[in-house]
Amino acid sequence: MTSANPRVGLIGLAVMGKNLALNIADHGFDIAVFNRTTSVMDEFIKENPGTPGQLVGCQSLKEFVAAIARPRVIIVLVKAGPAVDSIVQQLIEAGLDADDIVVDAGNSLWTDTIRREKDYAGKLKFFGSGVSGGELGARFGPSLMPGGDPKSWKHLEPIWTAIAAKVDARTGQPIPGAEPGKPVQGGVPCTAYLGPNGAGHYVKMVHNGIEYVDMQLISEAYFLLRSLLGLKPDELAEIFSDWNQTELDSYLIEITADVLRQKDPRNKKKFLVDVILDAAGQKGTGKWTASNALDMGIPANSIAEAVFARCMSAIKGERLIASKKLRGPVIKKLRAGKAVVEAIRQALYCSKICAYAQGFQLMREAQKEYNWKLDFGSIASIWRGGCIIRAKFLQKITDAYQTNPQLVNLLMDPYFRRQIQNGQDDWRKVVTLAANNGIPAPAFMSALAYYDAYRCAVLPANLIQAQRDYFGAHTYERVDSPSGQFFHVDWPAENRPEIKA
Ligand code: 2AM
Repeated sequence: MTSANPRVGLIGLAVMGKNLALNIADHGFDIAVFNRTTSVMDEFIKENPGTPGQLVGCQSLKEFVAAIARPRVIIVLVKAGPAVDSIVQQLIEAGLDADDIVVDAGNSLWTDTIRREKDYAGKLKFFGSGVSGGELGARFGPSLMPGGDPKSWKHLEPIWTAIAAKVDARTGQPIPGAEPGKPVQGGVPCTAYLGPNGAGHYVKMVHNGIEYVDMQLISEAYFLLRSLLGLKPDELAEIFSDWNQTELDSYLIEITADVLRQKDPRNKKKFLVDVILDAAGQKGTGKWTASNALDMGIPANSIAEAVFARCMSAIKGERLIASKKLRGPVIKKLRAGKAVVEAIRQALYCSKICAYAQGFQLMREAQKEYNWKLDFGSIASIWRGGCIIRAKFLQKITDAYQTNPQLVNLLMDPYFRRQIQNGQDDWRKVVTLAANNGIPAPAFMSALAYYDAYRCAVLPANLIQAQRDYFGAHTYERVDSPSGQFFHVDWPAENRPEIKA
């Protein structure tokens, strides 16, 4: 018999589930664990003796439910989709109470979370929590994005704040000692209650959409540096390491430097990056973000572009054929190394600001649609540590929204306005260089288009309205008449087909 008295349980012992369970146990919480394939659970228990909180392995869901004290907190980390409903259904059959809390910590679509909260009301409290940080984050401190019933949050809060990554309250930098094997004491946890039902999963989805752009921008910077300056991967690694000492200081820049230094295990003379096939995979959260932007009519073109860039990379076979047939300019190698490197850094930084501006615009619109009250300062602050997009500049976004919670667009914040003012000449030069040399830089380019369109008082949509009225009598508004008054003219008939009544 075990002396453990778990209040929390976890189902789904794949890598994320195992690491999250160990993180919870490391913080002194006894935890019941279950996995469909029970041998995985048995191995897990055997491999991890002596955690401060006890791991209690259960052979069935009935045993699992019986092992946890009420109100139960049950974290589900199974494959997003039907598996979540299947597990919840089985938990209900295994004897869950109406006050028990089931937390879906997978990458579920936020509308599924909204639906599940309704479907299971009265049977259990369904809660959604985004988890970011990959395997290491789950093990030693992820960023956690919870959304659901506020009363349930009170039960989750002690666990979530204990296991989340911690950052310094003032600087937003990870607390020293926040490293593998050392649970951090003190600091601000990278988690905060975000709102009801699907709010947590929505914010996690946008996090991933931004992550797609961050990665795409870094890959474009790499490609430009490589193509224009002819640098080798280890030389490029030095540049990324240098950039990590600037405003660009972030996890993704840091790992990029490591990636570029990595030698091919099959042939130590080669760099691994050079033998990795240039066809990017995706699991869907970027696509969800982009398609939600289309649904809501919010211009998040860099996020969409980053998804399309992966799609373009994936049609490798077609590109190989096209590369032999479709002509473009010959790349002119450059000498002026330092200035070009700095210009590309500025282009990356300015584009990154636009990507975040788009992500926050999405969240602003979604909160209207779903009646959430998202605290953008808080969202930026919980992304400062633990998650994949963690970056020094998230402190600046936190500051921007804390100073002005009603900020209409991140680009309008004085700090970010100044940053783009400083960098935009370089940004434009880099986009021009890319175009003139025929080097694809879709995220750099679309971010610049976003910036230029957003700051444009008059766009050519007047002409679009005229065309729409011409061929479809869709009407238009006039600049010299009150908004909401619609006009139509009989356009010259020559090019218009006759419509017979
Ligand atoms: P397994 O080890 O039995 O496959 C990631 O796939 C995790 O989700 C794994 O722990 C896996 O359990 C679990 N999982 C996937 N689909 C599931 C389902 N329909 N029911 C229960 N667990 C599931």
